[in-house]
Amino acid sequence: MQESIPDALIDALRTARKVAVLTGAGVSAESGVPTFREAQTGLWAQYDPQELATPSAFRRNPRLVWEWYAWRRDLVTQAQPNPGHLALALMEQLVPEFTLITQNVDGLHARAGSQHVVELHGNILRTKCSADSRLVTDWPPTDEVPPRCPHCGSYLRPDVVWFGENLPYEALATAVADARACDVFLAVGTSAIVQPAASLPLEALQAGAITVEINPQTTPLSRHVAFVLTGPAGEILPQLVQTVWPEAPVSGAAEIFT
Ligand code: BV8
Repeated sequence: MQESIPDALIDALRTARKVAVLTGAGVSAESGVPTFREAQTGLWAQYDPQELATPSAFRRNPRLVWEWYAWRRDLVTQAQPNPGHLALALMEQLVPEFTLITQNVDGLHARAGSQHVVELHGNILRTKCSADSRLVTDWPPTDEVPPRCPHCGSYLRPDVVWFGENLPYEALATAVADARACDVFLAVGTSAIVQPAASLPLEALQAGAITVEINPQTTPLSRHVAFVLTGPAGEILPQLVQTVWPEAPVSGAAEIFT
């Protein structure tokens, strides 16, 4: 449990009209979804995610990349949102204007009840055609891996942003605008390395927002932010919501914070 939340941060959140939050893999760690920099387990331990999550890896070995995402899809499908996800979904109800920007592709924020999630890096539960990026929801049964697009025959791929690929324009534009316009910006569970997401907290800082980092570790962002809350998101976020909004709907709070 984080030592007490600083009074200045409590006041800032209580009086904030606009709050923006950027989450990274760390917010799903307590749901059992390995973060990007944690050693991968089992079969995948020998691979570097940064190497696999690239167009060149897919060109070189589409089967390997497809199977890696199938393994991760199963993992996230079985995972449950944790109290950190649930606290952010509750915070969205308590703040006049709230934006949740995520680097995660696991869909857990939506499953936790967050209504408006800006997915910077796509979503592993969606599949698209590798040729024209149209979303494909189903395809004929086949033994071929990866399966092929029923419209054009190209390989199917996960609807995620690989290293070297541009982020979805709309999502990035919304994220930058909301980072620049917010009163308080929270960076939660991110190593603050991957660009352009890692620049969002600095955009907020430069625009005058009060910036907060929630992470058990120090990151390149730690020395820039106004408040560093050291610890796991699954503990600190519920504590933050309960401290700032003690009147939060008890039913929601009770089920969330047990
Ligand atoms: C782009 C989807 C323009 C896929 C992801 C050379 C060539 C090409 C590009 C580049 C280049 N050099 C640099 C770049 C830019 C590159 C980049 O940033 N590289 C980095 C490595 C320097 N970025 C891009 O390529 C982006 N596109 O720039 O387009 C362009 C185009 C062409 C050429 C040049 C530029 C696209 C980036 C998106 C990549 N896709 N995901 C997939 O998931 O498979 S990123 C992927 O890694 C994740 O989505 C996530 O965003 C990222 C990992 O970051 P984190 O989320 O922070 O996770 P991480 O594991 O790192 O850290 C976890 C943190 O949690 C830690 O701090 C830990 O302490 C903390 N933690 C642990 N437990 C907890 C916790 N916190 C709280 N509670 C806990 N319990």
